[in-house]
Amino acid sequence: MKVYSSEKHALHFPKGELYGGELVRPFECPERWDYVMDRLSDRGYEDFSEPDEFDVDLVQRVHTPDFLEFLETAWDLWKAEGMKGDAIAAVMPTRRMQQNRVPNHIDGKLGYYAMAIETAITSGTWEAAKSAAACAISAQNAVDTDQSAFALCRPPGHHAAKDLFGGYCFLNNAAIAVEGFVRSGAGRVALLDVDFHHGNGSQDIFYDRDDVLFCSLHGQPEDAFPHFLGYSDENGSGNGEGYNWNYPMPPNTEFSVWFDAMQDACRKISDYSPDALVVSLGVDTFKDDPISFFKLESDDFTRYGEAIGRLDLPTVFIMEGGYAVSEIGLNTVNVLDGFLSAGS
Ligand code: B3N
Ligand code: ZN
Repeated sequence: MKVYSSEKHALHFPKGELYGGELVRPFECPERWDYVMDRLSDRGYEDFSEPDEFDVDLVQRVHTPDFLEFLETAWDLWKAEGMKGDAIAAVMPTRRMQQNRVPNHIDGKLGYYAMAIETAITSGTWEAAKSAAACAISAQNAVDTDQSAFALCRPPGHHAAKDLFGGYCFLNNAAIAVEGFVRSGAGRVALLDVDFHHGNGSQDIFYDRDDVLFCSLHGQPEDAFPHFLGYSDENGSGNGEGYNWNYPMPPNTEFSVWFDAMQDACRKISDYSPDALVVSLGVDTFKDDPISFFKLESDDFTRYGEAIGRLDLPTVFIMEGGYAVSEIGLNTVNVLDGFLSAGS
């Protein structure tokens, strides 16, 4: 399996993340990438590549031009105001406020484009976000000839909507890979999101479309970030009705329950008969993840990787979350190994 990764990920490393009223060391930290790379090498993966150039045309199929301009210029605007720390949103347009006017001041822009405030923008964020999207695009391109590829994206992407960042995400790498398949002629693409958190950005991007089936397994929004999307009665709208499936699950969910939901999602994907599959691969479902509440063990990741492999589809894996850093590599590679063993 080809692996795409970029050293530029390390350009994104905010000084802090807002949690519990304090700025704590970000859970989404650069060493996550190192642990996955190391474990891939240990397990014999050897086909590593830097991604191709950032493909603006493809990214514009997912994100609005004004949002891309915001991401590109936010840091400079922030510094121009004399701000000392990283750029963090402070005020957001909520109920009964103006939601469609983009302010001039960077404080207003940050609030307009943010869906949550734990995520800071730094001097290298835009370069790192572009490199993650480039990994996703190169992995998708590789699947035109190979059966599978892995994009070790950092920062992750599935919370990013067409014009929103947050939840550690800036560009929606998985949605961009989906659009890559569509541009290459795919009539139907399935997007399976196994990260602990609901992929609100991905759902939002494809909600009214029938050429993309979205299935997400996640911590129920009553108890888990992003809290305001991810309920089981969100089934799509317009043409997209019946093409969005959420599997919210409660605290302490064990693998047997999670895997039943996963198999249901796999049946839906199989019935849909897609030309390609994109997997939003977050391993924060692990029992020791510091910010999540599912109970998967490391061997369970192999098992569900096999189930994905049995779908027998051209598949791109896109790295999302996972914060038990010393096990993130093991759990990620277990999924990939399980996937590959099902096809051999
Ligand atoms: O949800 C949290 C959070 C929950 C528990 C924490 N503990 C117990 C230390 C800490 C943080 N924070 C909000 C931001 C979560 C972003 C999730 C990103 C992700 O992995 N998406 O897939
Ligand atoms: Zn997550």
